[in-house]
Amino acid sequence: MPMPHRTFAEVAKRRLVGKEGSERIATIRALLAELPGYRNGPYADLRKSLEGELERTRVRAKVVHRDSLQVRREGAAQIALVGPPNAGKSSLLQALSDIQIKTGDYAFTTLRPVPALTRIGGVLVQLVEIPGLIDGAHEDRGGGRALFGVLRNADAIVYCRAANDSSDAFDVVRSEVAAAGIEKPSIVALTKADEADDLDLARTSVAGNACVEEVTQAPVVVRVSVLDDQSLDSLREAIWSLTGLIRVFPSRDGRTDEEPFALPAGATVAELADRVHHELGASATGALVWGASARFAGQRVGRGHVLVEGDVVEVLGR
Ligand SMILES: Nc1nc2c(ncn2[C@@H]2O[C@H](COP(=O)(O)OP(=O)(O)OP(=O)(O)O)[C@@H](O)[C@H]2O)c(=O)[nH]1
Ligand SMILES: [Mg+2]
Repeated sequence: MPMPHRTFAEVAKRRLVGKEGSERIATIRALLAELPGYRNGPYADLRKSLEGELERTRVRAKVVHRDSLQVRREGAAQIALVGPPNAGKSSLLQALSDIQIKTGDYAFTTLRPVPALTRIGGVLVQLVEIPGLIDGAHEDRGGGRALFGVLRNADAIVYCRAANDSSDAFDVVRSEVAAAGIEKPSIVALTKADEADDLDLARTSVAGNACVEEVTQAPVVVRVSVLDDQSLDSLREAIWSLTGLIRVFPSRDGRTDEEPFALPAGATVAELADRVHHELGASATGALVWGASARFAGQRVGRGHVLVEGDVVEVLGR
C-alpha cells in the first residue's frame, strides 16, 4: 500500500524545508523515486509538481545572487519579524521553530533575512527575521532597499520591541517602514517581558499603541518572553489572526483529518474541494458541514457555501 497522497505531499514538504541547491535536487529525486507510478490522479499531480520543483531548483542554482536577499516562500503565509537591533527577533524565531540561529546581546547579530517555519494549529507559517533596519534605511542605508524588498513580499508584520527599551529605536523602525511606503497588517510583540517591570510595560505598551494607531485602527500588543511558553502560544495565535486565513478540517467516512487546510477567509466548499484535489474541485456537488458555519451538525450545503474557522467538512462528489 503506498502512503496516502496527502501524507506523501506533507512528507515531501517537510523533507524539502530549508534545503537548497544540490541537496534539494537529491531530495526531490529520492521523493520521485518513492512515488507510486500512477499516470493519473493525485500521485500523478504530485509527480508533476515535484518535477516542476526540480526544474525551479535547477534554475535557482544557476542564478548568481548578488545584492538580492530573496527569501523563498514556504508555508501558508509569510510573516516578517521587524524591529530594532537586539529586540529579540532571532530569539523569537528560534523559540517558535526548530531553527538554530545566533542570538546575542548586541546589535546586528543577524545580517541577512532568515526564514523559519512555525506550526500554528497544524498549519505551517513562515516567519522571516528582517534584521538591521536603521535610521535612513528607506534611502538604502544599511542595505535597506534589499531588506524592504523582502518585507514587501511578506503578508504581515510582527513589530518586535523589547519591553524594557524606552529608547526611540522602535519608532525609528516604524517610521522607516512607513517612509518605504509599506503598509501591512501588523501586531506589536513586546519582547523580553520577563525582564521588564510594570513601569517598563506601561511605558512601552502605551508608546507602542500610540505608534500603531497611526497605521491601523485596532492595535494588538502581545507581551512575550522566550522563557514563557504560554506567551509564545498567545503570540502564535495573534500571528494566525494576522494571516487572515481559516483552518478547515476535511473529513471522510466519519474520519476527520488532524491537519487542517489553510484557506483564505470567505473560502467556499468548492475552493476546499479544489485544494484537496483538482478533480474533486470540479466534481464536488456540495458537502456535509460540522462547525460554526453549519446551522446544525452535519448540515448538507452546496458548493458555494462559505466556510469559517474550525469547520469540519465532508465534500460530496458526483
Ligand atoms: N530575558 C530575556 N532575554 C531575551 C529574550 N529574547 C531575547 N533575549 C536576549 O536579547 C538579546 C538579543 O536577542 P536577539 O534574538 O539576538 O535579538 P535580534 O533582534 O535578533 O538582534 P539582531 O539580530 O542583532 O538585530 C540576546 O541576548 C537574547 O538572549 C527574552 O524573552 N527574555
Ligand atoms: Mg537577530
